[in-house]
Amino acid sequence: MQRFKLKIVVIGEHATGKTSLIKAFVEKKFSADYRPTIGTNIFIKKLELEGDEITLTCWDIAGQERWTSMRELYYRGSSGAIIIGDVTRKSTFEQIKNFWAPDLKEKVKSVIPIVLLANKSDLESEVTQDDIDDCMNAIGATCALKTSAKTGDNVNEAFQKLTEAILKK
Ligand code: G3D
Ligand code: MG
Repeated sequence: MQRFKLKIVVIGEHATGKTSLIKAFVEKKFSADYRPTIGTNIFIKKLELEGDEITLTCWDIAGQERWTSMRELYYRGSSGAIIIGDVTRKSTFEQIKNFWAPDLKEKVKSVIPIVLLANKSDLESEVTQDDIDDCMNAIGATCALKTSAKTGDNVNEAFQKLTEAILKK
């Protein structure tokens, strides 16, 4: 058995469900550490994958998503990223292509695995599967999943897929 400690960042427009998804993932077995100076919540969760123990440190931007002065620090040392769009707002996927994915690539300075999430799948969707696939290809994501932080659908799978992609690298 090996132990890995991985930092992952969760990004996307305001109100796409970043905090809700992380909370749904870590359930009650979490520790939250709010770092007001960098506008960030840090959640820690252990998971097991093929006999290895992974400690995931999930960084969640609190509030001021586009506050530029802290994003460098936010991204530093991350092994993977979850990028979230909201299926009820197509514009959030445009912002991923135009802003979030390029920003991540520029600031991380190395290629890291990305999992794209089309969140709020329990609500009526403004995006098609083609839109999601198009966004996934445009940003070079490992995969795309429809999730719901409300019902929990695909939440564990999302974090697991990202962890697998990181460990495969
Ligand atoms: P953010 O952290 O990206 O800013 P939040 O987003 O996690 O704060 O979520 C923003 C709002 O969307 C919240 O509603 C939250 O409950 C809702 N939400 C998040 N994920 C889902 C989902 O999968 N399905 C549905 N139906 N709602 C979701 P409020 O009203 O509390 O602002
Ligand atoms: Mg939030």
